Amino acid sequence: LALIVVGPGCQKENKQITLGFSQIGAESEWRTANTKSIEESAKAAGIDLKLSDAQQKQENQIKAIRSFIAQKVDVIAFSPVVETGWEPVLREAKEAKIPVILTDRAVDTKDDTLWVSFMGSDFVEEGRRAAKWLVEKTKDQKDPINIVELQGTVGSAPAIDRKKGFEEIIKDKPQFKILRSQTGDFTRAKGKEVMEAFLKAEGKNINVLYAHNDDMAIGAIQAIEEAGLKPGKDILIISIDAVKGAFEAMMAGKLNVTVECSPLLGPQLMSAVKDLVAGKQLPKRIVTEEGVFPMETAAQEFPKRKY
Ligand code: GYE
Repeated sequence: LALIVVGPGCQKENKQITLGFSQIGAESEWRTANTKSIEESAKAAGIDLKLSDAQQKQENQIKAIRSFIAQKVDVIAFSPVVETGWEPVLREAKEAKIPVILTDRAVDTKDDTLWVSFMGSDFVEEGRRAAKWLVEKTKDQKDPINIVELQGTVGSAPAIDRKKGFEEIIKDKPQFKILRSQTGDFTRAKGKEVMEAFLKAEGKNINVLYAHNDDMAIGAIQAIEEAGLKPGKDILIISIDAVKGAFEAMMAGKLNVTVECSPLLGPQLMSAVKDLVAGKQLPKRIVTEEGVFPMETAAQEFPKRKY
């Protein structure tokens, strides 16, 4: 007599995996491409994705993570809007034995057992690459080079690190001077607004704009044009991300260079989630590989861009 038991208890291997993901918001082209990548790859991997949009507020991310804990999801992943203030909620996840993966941005916690893995770009290196391009581009120039900087979201890993990497390269070169530096919160609207203020205060003194992302650079380009100047010529413009909008601006001669930062983290995240559920150990740090695209390469690269 054969006894066949078909019930929930026997289905362990095929158990549906649930992933709770707290996204920052939709502040930039980068972010919407990142969300799309996560949604599409969860679908392809057969993972049940619970996605929550925090509208750029840390308190909303904390609420979302608490709700994922209450729902007993298998894995929690999130892109932390700022670096600090995560200990209490991460401890709650750890006590509930739910592993946490950080995607895109890092946290600043003393206890690094509160998260299992961090996957994303090296933002300090991106800042260095931006500055190295500028140093090379202006190597025959004798005059001082006055820079204005549009920073990303205050307290966020990419804003802190992109500033740090850039400064590291120019700090022993007295020719380069950062005249003004202010946050544009990674958005086009804020980038435009702050650039208007920079132009009002500094007028024709500005030689270079360094924007921590493409969206702020694109907003600033509008402000520069409205002030009667030529973006990409009167003011050299450097930004980060390499989204399609940046390639369009480069092909129009208005943006000089973009440093790549890939938002396509979805496939990597889903395989990490599967590995975790299967009991495998993840590397603590998974770094994304990226390049730099000057204006001269834009037309050739544009058709190959996936975001
Ligand atoms: O550069 C910016 C976005 O965290 C790397 O966030 C990401 C940054 C990206 O809003 O466009």
